[in-house]
Amino acid sequence: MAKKPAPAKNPSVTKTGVAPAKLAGADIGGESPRKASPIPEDALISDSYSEPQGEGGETRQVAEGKTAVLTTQQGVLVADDQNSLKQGTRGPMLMEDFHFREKIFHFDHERIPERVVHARGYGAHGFFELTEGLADITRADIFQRVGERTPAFVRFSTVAGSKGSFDLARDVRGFAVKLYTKEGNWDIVGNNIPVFFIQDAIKFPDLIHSAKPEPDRMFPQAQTAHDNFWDFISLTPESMHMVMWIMSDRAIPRSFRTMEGFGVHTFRLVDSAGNSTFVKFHWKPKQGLQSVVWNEAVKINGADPDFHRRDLWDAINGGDFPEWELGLQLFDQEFADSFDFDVLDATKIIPEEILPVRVVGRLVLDRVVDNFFAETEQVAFCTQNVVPGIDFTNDPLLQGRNFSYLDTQLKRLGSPNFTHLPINAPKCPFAHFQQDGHMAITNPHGRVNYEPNSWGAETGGPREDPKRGFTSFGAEAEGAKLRIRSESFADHYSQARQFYVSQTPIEQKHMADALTFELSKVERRDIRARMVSHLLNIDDGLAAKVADGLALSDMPAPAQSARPTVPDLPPSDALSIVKNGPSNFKGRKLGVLLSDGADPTLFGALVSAVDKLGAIYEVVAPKIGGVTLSDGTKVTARHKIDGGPSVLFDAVAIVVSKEGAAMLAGDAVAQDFVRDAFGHCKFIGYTKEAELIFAKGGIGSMLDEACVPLERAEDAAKFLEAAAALRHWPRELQVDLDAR
Ligand code: HDE
Repeated sequence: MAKKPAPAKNPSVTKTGVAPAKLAGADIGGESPRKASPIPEDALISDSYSEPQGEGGETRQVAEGKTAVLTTQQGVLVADDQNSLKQGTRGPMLMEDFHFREKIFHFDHERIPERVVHARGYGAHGFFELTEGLADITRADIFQRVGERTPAFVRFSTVAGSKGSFDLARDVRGFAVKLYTKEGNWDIVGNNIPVFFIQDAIKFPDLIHSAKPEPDRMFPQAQTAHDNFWDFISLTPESMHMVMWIMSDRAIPRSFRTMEGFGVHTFRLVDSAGNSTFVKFHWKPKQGLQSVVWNEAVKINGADPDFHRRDLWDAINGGDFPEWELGLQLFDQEFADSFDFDVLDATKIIPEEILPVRVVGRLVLDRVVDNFFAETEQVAFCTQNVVPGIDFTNDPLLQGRNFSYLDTQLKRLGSPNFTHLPINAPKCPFAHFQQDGHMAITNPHGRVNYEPNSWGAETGGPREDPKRGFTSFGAEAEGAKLRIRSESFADHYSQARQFYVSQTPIEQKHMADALTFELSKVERRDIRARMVSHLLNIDDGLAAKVADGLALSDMPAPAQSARPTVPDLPPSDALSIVKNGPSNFKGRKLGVLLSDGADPTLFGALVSAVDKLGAIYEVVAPKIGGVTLSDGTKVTARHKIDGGPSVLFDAVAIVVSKEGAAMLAGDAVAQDFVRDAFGHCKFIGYTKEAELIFAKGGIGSMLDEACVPLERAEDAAKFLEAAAALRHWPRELQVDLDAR
């Protein structure tokens, strides 16, 4: 019988002067290197030293069983943190309690404004490594020496939801990369979609207002399925290409690790002679592209709202470091002029089949943050952060962003000195005469704070370097001041169509379903019809499916279009997720539903097949304490079954005994487990006994070739080999046919 746990002591009855509780665990800060402790020896309650945590240098944790003494912010040792200072035993509280006041004051001011967009995000550290030198194209230091590594910090995010919203919103994902180069910080503030909704930054507030919760009622949260969004979109034809992307499964990625990143705008690379080459940036995940399906996303949000951040945290801490290739599309003015569209228009791509992506390096994320707030929350990306050799173009979206990001950091972080924060400070030497302001941390020394000055090299401070310093590309500009959109930005439908026709049938189906779902939440019929009128300019079949899904009584006329759709732009395989999936189960997660009395050989075979592939598994069991296999082996569970639905896994195996199956078959949660795995087209490995659960779950008669019987140990490896395909898409088409 289990020992009865000792009752917890009630701290409120401890006497003043009690020693602070020992913190559990020797290291709560991960693997990062630590500096020597600034805590004096006498501030430790045992005979050891303590270490600062993370880059901020706070001292909180225990090292090798030795505990630091709690102090106030002023460094005063605290005797009692459980009781406020009172007159007598029952109060009143005394104003002079500086410890209480300081503690509450600080707590009251813990929050900073969340980002106005991209509020919910998750970051990690890593490095960029150059694999191909680009000295002939750019003077950017980061692109000079093959094999050299540059420290990087990446923050992934959703756009519309607030900080506490769920990870699997149907939304664009931010993919912002800060590269701490030897010649300054370079931020590529990109998304997981290569185009954008609007062409001119002046429309950004309208776009975001329309996407966020409606202002009177403040819902729906983190969703675009409402009138305001689709009203704005249907009145903004330039958004149609982006609409195709966000209605595709790109907007519900399986993981941050399985999505692409794009710089979106056309930028410039500039060589040492001042020549410019246009460039578009691509991040290609080594893990392959992968998304979930909508019904699954909805359920993941309930089961684990932190699904994406947990995935990144677990992968990095498990040593499975996510990796992306940096690819460039490089072109000159003549090539740019060969298109009907404008390369300054952020609603357009250059298909990879026309201009291949040249891989020049890799980005690896190998360290989680020590402190979420200090790093992920306080990181300040700015599109204006470029380095010598990288430059802007006249893309009106990019130019507007160059104002917005700096401005927004002041609001969020509260001081122009946000660059002093360790996460934002350059890792290369820096020297300037900017000074003072709130929270100035890195302050210049000496008498001179201006230039020119005549104090000489020793004491006169830094000077310009016309040769090595940043110089803007000398693009020529002329013309009258006009509020106008160039005619070259006028085609809104051709690439939207190209994206749609580049998808596999299942991906097209998901797009039609997504549009139908989103518009079904729109109350005003005229907005629904207006959206369908745009779809008619993209693809008749898509428009018909959505109109049918909405039971639209009359098909509207196609939307008026400044330029007719070019119907035959060639399909591009690079645009499909399914065509760019992984080739094996590496980095994926198998959920194993185990019961008491299950076969240990099969379970063991599954575990070793998973290990061999570099994948992971988690055990789901009727009780969190685990199960006892038929040979008496005890296996601990990661999830009790109602906390571990199959939506959390890439594939599932049901390894149960006869008794276990009989017990689970009567449980609605176990029925959901198998029904969802099947409905979401997952690969399912199963022991014969599990058929009873399938029968009760209503899928007993529908099993197909992606439901793999596990009879012998060898079947485990075969099952995972098949599961490399991740989803058995023919099933969805079949299931839908059956439904009709
Ligand atoms: Fe942003 N965007 N954006 N955006 N954006 C912000 O800056 C803005 C756009 C993107 O993880 C804000 O620090 C304008 C395109 C990412 O911290 C703000 C316009 C792309 C992130 C802002 C755009 C992005 C932001 C809010 C239209 C893809 C998160 C907080 C011209 C290429 C960065 C912040 C992070 C964040 C403005 C359009 C990507 C307000 C005005 C296009 C990944 O400055």
